[in-house]
Amino acid sequence: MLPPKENFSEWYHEVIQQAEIMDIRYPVKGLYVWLPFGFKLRQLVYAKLRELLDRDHQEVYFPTLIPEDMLMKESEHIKGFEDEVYWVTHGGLEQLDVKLALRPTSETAMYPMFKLWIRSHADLPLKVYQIVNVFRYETKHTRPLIRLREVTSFKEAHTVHRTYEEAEEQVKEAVKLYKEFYEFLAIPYLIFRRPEWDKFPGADYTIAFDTIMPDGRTLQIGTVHNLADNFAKTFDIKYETPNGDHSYAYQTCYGISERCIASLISIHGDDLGLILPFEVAPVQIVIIPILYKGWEEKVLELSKRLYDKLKGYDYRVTLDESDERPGAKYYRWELKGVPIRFEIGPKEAEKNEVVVSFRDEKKKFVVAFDEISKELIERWAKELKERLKVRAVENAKSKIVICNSVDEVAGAVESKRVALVYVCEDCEREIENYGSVLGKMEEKPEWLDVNLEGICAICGGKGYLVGVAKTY
Ligand code: A5A
Repeated sequence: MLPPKENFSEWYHEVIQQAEIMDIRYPVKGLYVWLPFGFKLRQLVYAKLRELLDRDHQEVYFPTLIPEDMLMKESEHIKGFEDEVYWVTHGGLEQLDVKLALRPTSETAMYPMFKLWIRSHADLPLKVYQIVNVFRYETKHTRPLIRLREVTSFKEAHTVHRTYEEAEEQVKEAVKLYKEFYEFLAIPYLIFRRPEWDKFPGADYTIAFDTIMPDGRTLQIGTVHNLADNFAKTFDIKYETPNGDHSYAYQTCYGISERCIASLISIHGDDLGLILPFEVAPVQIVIIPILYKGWEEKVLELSKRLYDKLKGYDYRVTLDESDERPGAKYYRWELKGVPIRFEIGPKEAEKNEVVVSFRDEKKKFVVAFDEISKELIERWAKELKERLKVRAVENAKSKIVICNSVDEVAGAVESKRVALVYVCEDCEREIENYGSVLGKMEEKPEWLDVNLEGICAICGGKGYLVGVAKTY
């Protein structure tokens, strides 16, 4: 049995084990094992991310090890990462001349190579991505899929452009891409420009996607950085312009990790377990035969016919013929978030019908076997996603408080909510005393009725909307 989702931390801890996403018993802190079911979910979610990126990025692979001198070259960058780097110091028994870092992210691995690749304006823009593991010696509380020391599913995209404006355009493109990705997963997000003190080390500015977890803390589920020409100057990435001058290039990078899966589990799940959108569910449909003495053959015959039909549509479908009682089977497949369940008993076998239910609803209904078509399943999948989205947005809304004073901000954060408040640039830092400042809201979510500009709650000057919360 799962703890109720109300006790979110325990629920999360249990659901990822019981639903067989991860085995968390690996004896190194912050490292966990993907189980087959979890890994399949990962593959399906990342297939979407790949599909989006493959539209106009090329996939690459860079080495895991970065020589010390390369990693240390960009001073702002290394200041941000130095206490998080794992070092390889030995090859066998021999001490290495140059220490090698396990990549904490790949700017310093890629950009010396970009310098070699980029010659003229015709080589730009360059847009590549890789999905790899990165290592960060995190000191905050580690948690499966949320805060890892080996991030196993780090999608990092890196782009190079001719001008600052083009890089800025790319930031907008990347934000659009991430919006599409999270809309596909029906995960509501807020988009903020991180405050100066919390931007990516070496970046000009950072745009972040945050989602609101069931316990009211926010989780950063993706970031887009405009690097301007900061790294180009360090790594000497220049191109020849059409009139023969040499100019530094402008860069962006943006990343998403398995936190996208943590959010999928946390936002949609309920007391019974996972609830997965149809497109990413490792098992999309389960068929449960209800066997009574004397009826076994007829019930199994129809169950198999249904199985073949659904397989024919290319769905991931399981016919659960195990010896367990139907109740135990419901329980297991509910835990795993299977979106559509069919039950077939004697009555259904006799009438050539099936009983249908959806993971997110209590009700059951009957459909004639012959009425089941690919179009019908697609419609159900779409409706389910829409319901998940509506529910997730309602939850998110209920956790947001628009505040008029710092006291209200403190109260909201204390009561596990996300505070939105107007401040000016001079007062933004003061708000940090009441919670983590997520930054200036970049875009109004379509589901939230709020203005992006207002009166600073501290000094009464012209303010912009910032988010304040407890964060993961
Ligand atoms: N090179 C850029 C893209 C970069 O490294 N950006 S980042 O540091 O912000 O990381 C990208 C995303 O990875 C973050 O927004 C966060 O969602 C995720 N992430 C970062 N550290 C993580 C960790 N220790 N465990 C899980 N996810 C992490």
